[in-house]
Amino acid sequence: MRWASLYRYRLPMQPGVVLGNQRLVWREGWVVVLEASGRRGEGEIAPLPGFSRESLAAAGTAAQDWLARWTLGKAFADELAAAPPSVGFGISCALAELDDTLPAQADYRSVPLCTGDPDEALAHLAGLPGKKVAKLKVGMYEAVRDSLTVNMLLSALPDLRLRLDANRRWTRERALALQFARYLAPDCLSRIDFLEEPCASTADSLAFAAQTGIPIAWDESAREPGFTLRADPGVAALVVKPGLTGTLAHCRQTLDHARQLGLTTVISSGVESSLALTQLSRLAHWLTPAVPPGLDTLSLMQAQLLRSWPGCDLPLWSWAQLESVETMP
Ligand code: OSB
Ligand code: MG
Repeated sequence: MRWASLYRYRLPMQPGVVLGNQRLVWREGWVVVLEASGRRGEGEIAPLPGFSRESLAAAGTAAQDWLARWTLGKAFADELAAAPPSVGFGISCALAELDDTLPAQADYRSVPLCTGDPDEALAHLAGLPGKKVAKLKVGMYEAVRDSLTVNMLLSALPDLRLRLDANRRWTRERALALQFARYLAPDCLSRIDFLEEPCASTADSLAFAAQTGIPIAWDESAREPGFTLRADPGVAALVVKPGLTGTLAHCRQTLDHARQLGLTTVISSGVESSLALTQLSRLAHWLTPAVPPGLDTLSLMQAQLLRSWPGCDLPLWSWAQLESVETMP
């Protein structure tokens, strides 16, 4: 006998969180529960506004359809390849817990995401133990200001390395991106692991890497239809956001392919709740054990959901705080 349930959640974000070009006040999604033979698996389906192509409603409908057929023994894991990516990810996580293919072991260290004030970021990073890697968003303000922040952090903390992310904000050809590179202290260059998505077009980003010697990484470009992953000169890494990519099988294939091309592979958050973030942490420990993942997005929210992230002191929402939408059969 098989049972499936679908719940809906709506978590408040911290004030002032802006993603892509929009403010995110609530994080909304679905939680899937699968039960069979005395076992249970859970997964989260949470299309990210501004990044996912499917809406929350469309993801819910696709999930309900698959779950209804699954309880009748008429839906199979490989059919999820055709579902919207958030649905493929969430249901494949639940299936992987059900059949014990997602290892329980995790490493909850992740690369700290520095968003606010550079002096606060410095104080925070200075207090971290061990090998220091941090991620900094650039491209929000003047390019020169970004270079000065990078110079300041790297000169103050000699054992720090940085991942940067411009989210394709440096438009106007490459002018702004080149301005950023011009004001970087030359001895800082070797401590930038990569810069994600500098320019609006992949051709401009590749030319930027060639002109500046700053290695780049693909993130949103790699999910565009028609993109072919290649080990072009200057491309150092592929960032994989499983919630925007699809099933665990598809994520694994993508990671394997990138690794075969010689790229560093980084698992990263699509601003999921603590439920999926703890699963992403397990996935990273399993599939990219040598590369710390980018999962530091829980602090953008005001609560955790169902499973707690070790060391996080945000309140933990229980099943009672979710809306039960459907239980099948
Ligand atoms: O561009 O990497 C991004 C979160 C939501 C949407 C886009 C991005 C992000 C992150 C996640 O930066 C954190 C990380 O990758 O370290
Ligand atoms: Mg990115």
